[in-house]
Amino acid sequence: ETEKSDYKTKIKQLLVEKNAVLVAHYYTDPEIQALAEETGGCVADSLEMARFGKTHPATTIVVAGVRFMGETSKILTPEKTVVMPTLAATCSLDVGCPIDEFSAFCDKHPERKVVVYANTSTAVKARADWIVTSSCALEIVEHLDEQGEKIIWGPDKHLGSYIQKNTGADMIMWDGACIVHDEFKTKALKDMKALYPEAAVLVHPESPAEIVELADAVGSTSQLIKAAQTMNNKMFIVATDRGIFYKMQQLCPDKEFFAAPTAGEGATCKSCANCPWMAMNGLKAIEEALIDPADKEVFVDMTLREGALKSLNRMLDFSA
Ligand code: CIZ
Ligand code: SF4
Repeated sequence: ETEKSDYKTKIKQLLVEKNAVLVAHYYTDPEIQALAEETGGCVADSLEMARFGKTHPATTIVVAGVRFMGETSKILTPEKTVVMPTLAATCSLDVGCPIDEFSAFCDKHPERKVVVYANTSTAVKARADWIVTSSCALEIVEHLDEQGEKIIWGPDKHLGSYIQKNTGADMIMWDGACIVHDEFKTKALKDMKALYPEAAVLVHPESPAEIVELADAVGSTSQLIKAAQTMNNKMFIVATDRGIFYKMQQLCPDKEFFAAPTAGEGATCKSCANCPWMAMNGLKAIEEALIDPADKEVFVDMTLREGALKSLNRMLDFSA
């Protein structure tokens, strides 16, 4: 069996040989995030991952994350080779929002602006007027609402409800959810808060409303990392994928982080709060993608790309 350090050494060599850069999401395994940092790549949320790949001089981008992140990268930089450790790494939001059904839903409300979360296929992005990530969704919906626009929101119903509550915008929702965030449990979180009254609760708005209500800070991954740094608490209960602890712990070595409970009476569940698709990004798979990208290269339909690029650029320009 190849040792982890052997894989890392090989991957480092291959990245140089192939003029490639490794871009990893906050939800990937800590060793993948560390490797991205050690090799001059980046660890980021989906918005920053997209920006980084676009501006970095490498000709190959290795996207350690889930499929929509690789597609976004390819949409923005079609001239580059975009590979992923596995193309099978999908997302329940993407799976739960097939283009035909979503498009039919939009067709029923032609007077509404279509705003979709980045966690969607290229085809859904092409059908949208706007794309948002959780870092900029509030501001963009606020902006549209101020202009008197009514909105179709997809696919995450929890994030949509959170935004609707905070902006008062007129939104109708697609019924999608993230299988990771949807699992956080209200009663167990209340019990945990009672057990650690000094802990601050950080919540990603893909979580159900009752979980968001218990939060001391609500935000995207990058916003939650910032909250961990700026809040005075020494202890945090975090309702998002536990992969985020790598960056939180790195930036706040004197603070403690616990995953919000996903099961049982105040239980801290070790195997939960971890996206199964993000977990597919292992060292071996990264090495394979660099050696033989044949079945790991991301392609997008070039007609769909044009439509998706328009709505993606709207987001990038807005949040520049
Ligand atoms: O849950 C996800 O997949 C997130 C938070 C993506 C992102 O925007 O970084
Ligand atoms: Fe999709 Fe949830 Fe996994 Fe993010 S954590 S990729 S939203 S299933």
